This record gives sequence, structure tokens and C-alpha cells, in this order.
Amino acid sequence: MNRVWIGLGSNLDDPAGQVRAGLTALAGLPDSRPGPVSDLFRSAPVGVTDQPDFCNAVAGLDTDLEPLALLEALQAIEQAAGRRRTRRWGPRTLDLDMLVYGDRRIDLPTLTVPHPRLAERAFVLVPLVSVAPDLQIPGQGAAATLAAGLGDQGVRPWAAAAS
Ligand code: A4P
Ligand code: MG
Repeated sequence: MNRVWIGLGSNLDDPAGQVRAGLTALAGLPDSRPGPVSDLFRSAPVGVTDQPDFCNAVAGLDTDLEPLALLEALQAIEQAAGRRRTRRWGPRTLDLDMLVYGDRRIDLPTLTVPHPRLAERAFVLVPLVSVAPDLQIPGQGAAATLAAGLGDQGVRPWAAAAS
């Protein structure tokens, strides 16, 4: 099986509930076994800033699904969450990003792994390092080192600031 890391994000329609539902859906994927799951974190939106705060988490998955089959499965989960594609980086009910797939480096029109913006995003690296402190990101070095260089960018526990 391949150890995959998936980033979950939501900033619409009960974000924490969306992320938890996403985690449940991931745990039910075929040919896969759920791995470690991070706590939920809150952060201000990166990129397009005039939108609500995000809830983010990271989940490990051990899977026999090949990368493109897994991508399809992730997109089906997003669709089931009522995801509406409006603008790039805009608000979303549930976003599932394939962060890392084993030690593979993938560069296809529809799939880039490791996720191209992973190294600059504390909302990914803070939860990721919390559950995978020794993870090496293929081509980019230790996740913990990347995270330390970035700072926390205001990423904080979800519950501490939950509304
Ligand atoms: N795609 C390519 N590589 C991947 C991959 N590794 N994982 C393609 C998943 N998808 C991948 O994604 C567009 C296309 O990317 C997919 O069809 C797939 O073929 P999308 O989810 O439809 O569009 P998007 O999410 O709006 O764009 P993108 O570029 O994925 O945005 P990001 O990078 O996911 O950023 N701020 C905070 N605080 N927290 C957040 O979670 N998220 C974003 C979205 C921006 N700001 C944020 C957060
Ligand atoms: Mg995405």
C-alpha cells in the first residue's frame, strides 16, 4: 500500500462539520485504510482574502488506489459535499488536495504531486507536521524543516476560536 497525505479545507456551510464529513468519507474509500488524522485548525484565507476563515486538517491514507483513481475519488467526495466551483481559490464547502503520494513525483495535466503550493502554506504544513513529524516531501526535504522556515501564519486550533 502507498501512504498518501490529503489536505482538507472548508470555509462554507459549517466548515468543521464539512471537514469531519470529509474525513469520514476518506475512511470509507475502497482498497484503502485510514491513517493518522490531525486536529482541526483555523486560519485566515490565503490567496483571495475577502472570504471567511478556513478550517483545515490533514489525513493519512494507506491505499492501493493509483493516483488518478484516488484523485477521482477525492473529487467525488468534494461533489458529494455540494462543492460549487466558483472562482479559483474562492470559498468552498470542501476541498481535498493530494499533498503527498508515497515517494512519487507526478506531473500530469490534472495532477501535480507533491502539491505545488504545499511548501508555502502553513495551513497545510502545521497540521501535516503535527501527525507526520518525520515526513520527507519528495524533492523538497523534511516537512518539519519547511514548516519551521514558514512560521505558523496565524494557523491555530479550531476549537480555540470556534464560533
Ligand atoms: N490538481 C492538480 N494537482 C492536484 C493535487 N495534488 N490535488 C488539479 C488535488 N487536485 C490537484 O482544483 C483544480 C484542479 O487541480 C483539479 O481539477 C485537479 O485536477 P480545484 O480543487 O478544483 O480548484 P481550487 O481548489 O480552487 O484550486 P486549487 O489550485 O486546488 O486551490 P488550492 O491550492 O487548493 O487553494 N486558505 C486557507 N487558510 N486554507 C485553505 O484551505 N485553500 C485554498 C485553495 C486557498 N486559500 C486557502 C485554502
Ligand atoms: Mg483543490
